[in-house]
Amino acid sequence: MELIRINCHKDILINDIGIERYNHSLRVMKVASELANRHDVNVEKAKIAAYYHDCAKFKSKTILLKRAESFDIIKNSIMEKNTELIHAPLSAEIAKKDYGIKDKEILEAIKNHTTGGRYMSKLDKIIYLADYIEPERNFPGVEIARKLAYEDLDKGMLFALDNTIKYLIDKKQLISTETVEIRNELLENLD
Ligand code: DGI
Ligand code: FE
Ligand code: FE
Repeated sequence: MELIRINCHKDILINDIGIERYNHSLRVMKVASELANRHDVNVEKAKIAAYYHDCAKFKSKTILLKRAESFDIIKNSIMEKNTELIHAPLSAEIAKKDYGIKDKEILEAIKNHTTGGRYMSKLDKIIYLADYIEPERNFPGVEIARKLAYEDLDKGMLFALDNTIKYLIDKKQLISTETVEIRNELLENLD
């Protein structure tokens, strides 16, 4: 039902985040819908979450910071120093406020899409992974991530988290506690 409304927001989204990021969201939407089918998750929820997952990745950093401030989003020094992380929780707030998305599971998946977080649902993992493996991503290891994501969500997540953590270490960047927490949780529960 909500899917019908999606097209209404196309022009605003393209204006806010740019056509390239908008097209990225459409690619994430396609992968998310395939993963949802594969792993028995509600396809419509996956599509909506994917469509709006980067809705707050504003081209203007001034707007990003202003809107983050209005929602009191910046909770820790990791986010303060890595403003890239702000767009995920902010996208959830804006999807709710500006685009009328009420579904808590969709909003949670949007919120968790960059760093992950504790107790991720299957929908959360699908959005995280679809974002990570959409067809235009071409970093070393992406083919393995694609294969794992279709076979087993948890193994796909572990691979993606490990890869991201290694990348952040190489770049001397801070690693968010959410990323470490979900990695530990998945490792502990691995069979
Ligand atoms: O918004 P997208 O580009 O589609 O993808 P995304 O939301 O996954 O953001 C990717 C960026 O987020 C990438 O530059 C790595 C960064 N990132 C992910 N986890 C962490 C992180 N950056 C820091 N500093 N710490 C993290 O834990
Ligand atoms: Fe993102
Ligand atoms: Fe994205």
